[in-house]
Order: sequence, then C-alpha cells, then structure tokens
Amino acid sequence: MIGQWRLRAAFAARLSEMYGREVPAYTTLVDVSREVNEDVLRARGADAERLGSIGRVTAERHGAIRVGTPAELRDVARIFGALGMRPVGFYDLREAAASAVPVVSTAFRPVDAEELARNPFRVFTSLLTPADPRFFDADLRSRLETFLAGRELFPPELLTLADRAGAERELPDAEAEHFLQLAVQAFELSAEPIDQSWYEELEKVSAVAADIGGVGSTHINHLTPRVLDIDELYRRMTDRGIEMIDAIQGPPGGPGPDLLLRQTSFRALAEPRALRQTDGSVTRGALRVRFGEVEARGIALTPAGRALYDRLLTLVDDQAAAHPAADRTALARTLWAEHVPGSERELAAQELAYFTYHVAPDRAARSGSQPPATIGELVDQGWVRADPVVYEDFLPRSAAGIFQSNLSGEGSRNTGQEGIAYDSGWLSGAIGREVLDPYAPYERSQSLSITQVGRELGLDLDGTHH
Ligand code: OOG
Ligand code: NI
Repeated sequence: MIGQWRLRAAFAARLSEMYGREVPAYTTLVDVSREVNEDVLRARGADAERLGSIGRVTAERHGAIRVGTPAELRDVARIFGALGMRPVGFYDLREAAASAVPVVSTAFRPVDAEELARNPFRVFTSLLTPADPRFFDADLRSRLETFLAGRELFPPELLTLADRAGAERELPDAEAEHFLQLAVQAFELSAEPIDQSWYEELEKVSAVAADIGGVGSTHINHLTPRVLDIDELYRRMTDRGIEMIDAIQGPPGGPGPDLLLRQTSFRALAEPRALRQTDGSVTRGALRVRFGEVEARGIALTPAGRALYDRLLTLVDDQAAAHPAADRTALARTLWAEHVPGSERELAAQELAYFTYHVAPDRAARSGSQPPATIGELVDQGWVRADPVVYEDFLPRSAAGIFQSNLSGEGSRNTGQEGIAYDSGWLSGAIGREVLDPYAPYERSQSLSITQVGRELGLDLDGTHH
C-alpha cells in the first residue's frame, strides 16, 4: 500500500522529472538551486534549516495550473485530494494585475504541520472567469463556455482512482503506479493541434484566457524549486546566460529575517506546437506557455504583519512613481529597514509573525525559581525557545507579477463594465469543498504550542506576548 503522503511525494518527483525533460532550463534552475542551498548550508550551518530541514527544502516544489470551469476545478480537487492537498486561500488576480488576467485562484496544499514536513508539494490553481464582462462580451463568453464544456481534461479512470485514494488515504501498489502515470500525463503539454484563429481571438483579450480556453487540455505552466538565497540564485542564473524577469517579487530582502515569500522566474520559452488553420490543414508554429520559477520562503506573518507588508508595498509604489529614476529595490530596502523589525524576537514581541514555542529542556529541569507569566518574558529569560513558522502560501501581487512577466501582450479590458465580485465563499461553492482560511493553520500551531508550554510549566498563558 502507498499512503497519501508518499503518493504526493512521488507525484511531485515525477512531475519534476517530466518537466525537466521537456523544459531543460528548469533542470538548470533545479541544479543551481541545489548548489546555492549546499553553499548556504555550509556557510550558515544549522541556522540554514531554521525554516525547514534541508531534506524538505531540497524536495520542495510548487506547480501552477489553470482551468476553465468549476466542473474542471472540482476534478482537480479530487486529484489533489487524493494526495492529501486541500484548497487554501483565495487570490483575485483580476484585481492584482495591471494586464488582463481574468482568473481567481486558490492553492492546493497539505495543511497539517507533519504533512508539510513530510512533503509540502502545492499547486497554485487558477479558474478562468468567462462571466466577467470587463474581459468577455456575451458572444465570446458563450462560445468560450461551449468550447470548455466540450472538452475532457482528466480521464474517468484517473478520477476513479483519485476518489479511492481520497477515501481510503492509500492505494495498492499497482493502482498507485497507474494513478501516478495518468496524473502526470494529464498535466503534460498536449500534442493535439490548436485552432489558431480561436487561440488568437482569445489572446487579444488575454494571453491567460488563450492559454486556458484556447486548447483542449491543461498543463503545468511552471514548477518552482525552493532556494535558501534567492539573490545569489538570480546572479548565478544570469551568469549562466538564462534571461530572468527584471525583479524578485515580494519583500526586498536584506539583513533581517526572511519574511513571507520572494520569487523570481525565467521567461517562457518558445516551444513548437501544431496549429490547425481554418481550411483544416495543420502547420507548425510556436507558443510560449511554460516557464520556470524559483522561490525563497520566510516566516509567516500575522494579519497585522501582513497589513504592514501591504502598506509598505503601496509606499514603495508611491515613492517609485514620484522618483521614476530611483532603483525600486533600494527604495524598498530603505523603507523596510525603517518599518520592519530586524529580528525574530521583535517580530514576535510585536505579534507581527508566527512562532511555535517550546520549553527549553535544561531550563525547566534546573531552575528552582518560579517562571514568569507571559510568553514574551519566558522567551526573554530563556525558559522557552521560539521557532519561526514558515509561510506556506502565496502572495497576490507576486502572483500577478509572475503571470504578467510571461504574457505575450497586455490584453484588453472594458473598464466601462462592472466586474463580478468573487470571494472565498463563492470559490468554495464552485469547488464543492471549503476553501480554507490561510491564517488558521499558523494560528493553530502557535496557540497549541503555547498551551503545551503552559501545561509543562504549570502556567495559565493567554497566548498574547505581554
Ligand atoms: C500562476 C502564477 C502564480 C506564484 O508562484 O505566485 C504563482 C500562473 O502563472 O498560473 O504560481
Ligand atoms: Ni509559482
């Protein structure tokens, strides 16, 4: 029998193997990431593993897919459900992107800390919004929905095996093998000819719409390894002659602790595709739809920490607009240094980031004195150790930046129309499974650890720092 987390780890590894075979620059990215990680581990020792063991970080990947209808999204949820992954978080890329990106998204990922430690594979999953009149007029919407209703992304056999793995939390060896093969195949780039005029009609509205609704299948559009020093990775990739996007998305980095998520990518490469012409003949063309991305993960922020992050992003935008010649990263680093605490201790004291707390073993046994009564003092006086909680989610602005950097054109948007409001509740309904609040698991880990500390030290801790 193969249990869920082994299925998840095997799926991530096979997907990575397939992608590396088909998109060679991704293999370079994985190789360079591994080199950087080995160097960081050598230089920083145990400190390098503060946000995840080197085993976890080396195997860690996220992928991204895009689908066209709620029914397709429900099937995706069945496949990832088989791997112990649930939808977490709601991202509205229509609002976060300047170009036309008519999708709303969630991320399928393991939720429990033990599951994340075993294998944290996650997939950023976007759903097209044909009903949004800013992007699609009634005629195009109706032809698009008809096209989408007529395609089948996943063979019934794959879905049956997925349901079985989801219900039984394991599969016998032979079924597991079959499931993995079918699942990887479903996310490969299809060789089916593409109707060129249909694809181009959608592309005028949005390259993302064409990528989703212009073809009869879906595909992984990027796969992302995790790196411990993304600035160093960016330099080394550029030195190897691989053209990276202009900037690293997310917090600017710098001397303090790593926060949230920093990401960068290389541009999608032109790949040969078969194109069907209106007269039925098939020609050879090329499309740019698959790219590579890399990310560095930092500490998860509380809602207050996240509000600070969002406020600083706006401040950077304002200053960059006022000083167009200035270097954006330098601006951001200056603002960060001014507003963001530069140590884990301060982040915890101001309740801007999540930590789990653990009684220091020697301290409790040795000391005859009475421990202080708040978690802050316990940490300060060495009774308790605080470990940072790693950020397991995504960032809408960064995601929009990643989408945008790979679009062939701006697309178009009818600003005279009112957009449709979607939210996490709506997406839950579309998937038929609850889209989880991304803060809840961090909050739970932190508060469970505080309860445990209280129990061990015989204290009634209320969870606040002071
Ligand atoms: C997804 C882009 C978002 C990330 O890492 O923020 C993403 C896509 O291009 O489909 O993967
Ligand atoms: Ni990504």
